[in-house]
Amino acid sequence: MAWRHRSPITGVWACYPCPVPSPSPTIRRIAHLDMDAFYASVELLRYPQLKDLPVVIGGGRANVAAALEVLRQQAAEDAPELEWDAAAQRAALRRIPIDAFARLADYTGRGVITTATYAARQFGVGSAMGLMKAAKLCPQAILLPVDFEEYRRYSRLFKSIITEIAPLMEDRGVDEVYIDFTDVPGGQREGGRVLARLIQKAILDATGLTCSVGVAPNKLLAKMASEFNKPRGISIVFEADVPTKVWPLACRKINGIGPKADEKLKRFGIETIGQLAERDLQWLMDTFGQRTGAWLHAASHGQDDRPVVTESEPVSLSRETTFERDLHAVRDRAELGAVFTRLCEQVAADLQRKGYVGKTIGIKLRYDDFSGVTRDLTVEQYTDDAKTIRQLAGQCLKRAPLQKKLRLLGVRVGALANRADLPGLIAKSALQAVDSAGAAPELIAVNGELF
Ligand code: DCP
Ligand code: MG
Repeated sequence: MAWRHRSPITGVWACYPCPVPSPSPTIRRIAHLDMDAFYASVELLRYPQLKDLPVVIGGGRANVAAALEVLRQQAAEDAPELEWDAAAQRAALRRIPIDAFARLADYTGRGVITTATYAARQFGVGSAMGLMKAAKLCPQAILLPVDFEEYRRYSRLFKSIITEIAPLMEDRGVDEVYIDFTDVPGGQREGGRVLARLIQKAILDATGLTCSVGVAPNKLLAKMASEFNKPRGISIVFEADVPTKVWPLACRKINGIGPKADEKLKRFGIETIGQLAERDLQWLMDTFGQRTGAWLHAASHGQDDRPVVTESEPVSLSRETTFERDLHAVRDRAELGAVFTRLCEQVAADLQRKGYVGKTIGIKLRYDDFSGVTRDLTVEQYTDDAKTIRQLAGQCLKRAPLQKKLRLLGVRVGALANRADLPGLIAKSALQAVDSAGAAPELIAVNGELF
């Protein structure tokens, strides 16, 4: 392109090469991508006739086995000439009449919803709600069982689409990732919108699934932004947008502020991120501790410099089980003790198989009234030993209220390290336990007892 200029003295036009526009500086752009109603959307690929209807995913296959069998038979009647292979089954599933599906109203049991379609969410049902409670809100919702294998398959698929376009991707679970847009073509254009749109389209074309993307200066803001326009949304956030887009939000929207921290903040009259940002750094550190206080301060101002980590390591490994019937710590001691030991053995086996050791041992309990507690303790030496884990988890259990019956028990090992990085550091029994509150609990012999 040329640039024309007329001399003010001679009045003659001259042509010069265009002055090179200074390229806009590269700024850090991080995306958070989260699939829309993930499990439900994967199911709708199989049953497109359910599109736009309230559908919830939950409960085991056994709960809807009868309904599924009816569906299968109907599909077979529809197309008896077809060989009943996977492709034929898949084709037949699409023709099943809507009335043949199981309804939430007919469900009895203790299952919970993993997710719900957006049409179902309008009735107030959503993730983690008991199916029977949800049935009261939306009895007509269609109930489908979970099929983790299928969700994992689609999870791998959409992530591979992303890394083909933008290789710096951090896997954050089955349906969400962070992506570093900074140096990817299109990653800077319109604040990242151009690349976000391209990725959304590539995923939709390859899988039929939709997602929402937030692009921001860092992971913290990107995670918030991906929720702003769900479903099928893109939101672009710049540093300068923090006061208008972030400060009006509830503190819980900061990834890392859980219900307990939120409760404490509320006790000080801090409801929004803006109110948190008004607080003095020193006050926050005095009130919440040095580290947490400093983090709260930075987060409320939209600051976060965590990198996008491509090879993510698990933070913790856990095993949990919901009992067939509620168990009491004393009256059902033997049964509970056996389950407890098995969970510890399973976590230990998981650690050993994956090559990890951990030094924070924790338990999770859910009581018959659905309330729950967690307890953990941290020891000095890393372990992957089932007996040691059992012993330490037993100490945690001793510190939990055990008057009410239990419906769920879980065992977790956290603060993980790679076994290979710690030669000679593994003790069979970590005797100097230091709990997370700093006190040293007494050590109790286990020997098949619950504690
Ligand atoms: N999930 C679950 N139990 C929960 C929450 C979620 O089993 N308590 C599962 C089902 C979800 C998937 O994880 O489909 C992803 O969780 P999200 O929180 O991202 O929820 P969705 O993808 O379903 O919906 P959204 O569109 O709000 O992201
Ligand atoms: Mg999601």
